[in-house]
Amino acid sequence: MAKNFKRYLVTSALPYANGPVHIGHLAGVYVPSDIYTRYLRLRGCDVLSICGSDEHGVPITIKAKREGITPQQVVDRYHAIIKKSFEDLGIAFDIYSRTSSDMHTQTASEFFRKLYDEGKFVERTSQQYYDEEAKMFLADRYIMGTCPKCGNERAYGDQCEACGSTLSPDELIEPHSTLSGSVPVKRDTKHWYLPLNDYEQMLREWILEGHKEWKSNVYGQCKSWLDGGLQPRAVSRDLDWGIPVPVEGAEGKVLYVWFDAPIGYISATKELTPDWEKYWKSEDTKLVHFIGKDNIVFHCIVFPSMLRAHGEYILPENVPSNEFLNLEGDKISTSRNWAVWLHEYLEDMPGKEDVLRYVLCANAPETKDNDFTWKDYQARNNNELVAVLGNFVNRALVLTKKYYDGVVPAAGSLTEYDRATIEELSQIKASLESNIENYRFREALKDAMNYARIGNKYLADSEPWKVVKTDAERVKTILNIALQITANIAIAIEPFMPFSAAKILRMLAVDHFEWDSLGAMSLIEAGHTIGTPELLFEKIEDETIQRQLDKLEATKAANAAAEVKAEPQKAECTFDDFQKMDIRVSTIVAAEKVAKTKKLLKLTVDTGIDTRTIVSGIAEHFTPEQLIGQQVLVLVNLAPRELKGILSQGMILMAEDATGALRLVQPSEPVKSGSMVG
Ligand code: B3M
Ligand code: ZN
Repeated sequence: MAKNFKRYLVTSALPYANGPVHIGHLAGVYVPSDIYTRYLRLRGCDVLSICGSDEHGVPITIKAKREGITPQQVVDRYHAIIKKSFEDLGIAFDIYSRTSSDMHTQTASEFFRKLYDEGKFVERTSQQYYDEEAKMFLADRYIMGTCPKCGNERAYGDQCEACGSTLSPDELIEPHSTLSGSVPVKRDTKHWYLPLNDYEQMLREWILEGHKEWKSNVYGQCKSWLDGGLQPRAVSRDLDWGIPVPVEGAEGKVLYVWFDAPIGYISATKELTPDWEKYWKSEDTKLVHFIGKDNIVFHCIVFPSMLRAHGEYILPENVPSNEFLNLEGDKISTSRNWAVWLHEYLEDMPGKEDVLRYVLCANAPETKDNDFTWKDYQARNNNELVAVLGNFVNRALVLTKKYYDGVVPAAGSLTEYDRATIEELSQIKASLESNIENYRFREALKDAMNYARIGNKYLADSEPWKVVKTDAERVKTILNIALQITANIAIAIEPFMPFSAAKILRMLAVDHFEWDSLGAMSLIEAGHTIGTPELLFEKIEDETIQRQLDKLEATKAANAAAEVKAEPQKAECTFDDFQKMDIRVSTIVAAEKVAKTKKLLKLTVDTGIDTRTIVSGIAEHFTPEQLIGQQVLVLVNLAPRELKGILSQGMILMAEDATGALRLVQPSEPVKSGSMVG
């Protein structure tokens, strides 16, 4: 029997603050969790929605090293971007906190300390790679070597990105430190382990017996972990970024990021309300973790074991997790920049927050991996949001404005068809609610859209624009019903598309409807004056979509270029060979296109020796204006030759990358023309 809960605590996986959020994160976690919490709030439930940035861990220190800034600067930058982009998309967390906060440091330290004091950890010494030059133990990601599976020389200690194999640092051939380049040595190091094996029985009963209703991907992963047998798991690391292990003799050690991050849910709740214990420590609370599928083991096995070891906390009632969303047929990848980044979307597509929310929910990878394509995005906008939802609402409002000057007409007697339509509408609520409560958000969205589909069909079938010529009374009934349906839409779509729901309310000149009144045909009274109709959604043109596709093409080209190896070295030359070439810094004083050619520019250059003409095949890369005044390097003693009747005396040196793009080779500061290069 379903338990009756007094309150809800909804958490959404804390995004790593080492990059912005993309559509994969949104479809997998944040759009579903926001739909769920908005729905609960509308139903008047006591609910908190908790999230924040995950600011510890090796990915952040690596990003900092790569960019030459501190880890704190990395997390400050991305925390701000992520927080703002969530807000702008209407993801309505009650708090968006961060794990570098004092509250979190304190909460996580206390949590660890309690388990430590009560002897819940085991201490173990093991050998780990140490960099003697950098004077630190090396996280797996800081060790590089040759992959034993495919021979890639740049495999990491945890994974080879060339062949996708999961590795351990011991498997790497010729390992070296990415910090200093030196060969790491093995050293003893002590760490604390949570003996997950002690919690295996509890987990088996709780999940395998008690939560058969969990989504099959989640249940299946838990089962295979449990069937494989659980091992003690280290909860500390040798690293200089994180929460220091709060015990004597633990200098240089921090809490493992997957130990502190889920405690972040607790810290954020504490920060939000003095009443936090009611949410975390009462069996009357329904705790739900929304996560990505790569986080399942941490939320279903590790964190619950931690909570049990601590003893005061409740366990989650459900852990809904989606599969992955791909982009245009390819895996989304932060390192390859293959993603639609939320903050960029919001900038490129202003006013289209709900379109993204809609598409990501309609196409959510709930049971299998799914693909996001810009064509599908466009089609869903144009054929569903514009043609069905927007069109219906617009017709209902515009006709009311036109026939009754915006005053809602009273309904007369109902026809059989009216009754059948109303009956059909009244069925939706139960299905919509049950779908949301059971985390089937795609189906729930279809239910919400059904109000508009049925409304659209109702108007198309009853044709008030024709009937008005013969039976004015009948039209009043039709439009009354159409306006009631519009009001129902405003309620039903709020969890999914809050901006559009608010817009409909504005156009109806109504402040608020109760969720419980969903399905009612008396939401708007006759005599009420509606506001000004506006378009709810706009058609998206091909050019807009093409711009997004071009952006992805550019990413592809950049990735391909990055993969291209440099040309092999040419045959050896002697110093004398080199000395024969006279290269001078020169200044371009004039430039013009050579008539009737596509590629040639005629350049006049001051070589310091003389002013001469050079014909260069670079007209497709530079305009004459870009070149005039630039300093370049010129091979001045190249044998002259005639091109299109012009004598060319020398050659401009250029750098060409793998994509064929040309760049001028220039002195880093202006120097006198005629200066020798060598
Ligand atoms: N930051 C992993 C992730 O973004 C991680 C989630 C933490 S939830 C406590 O995939
Ligand atoms: Zn490999």
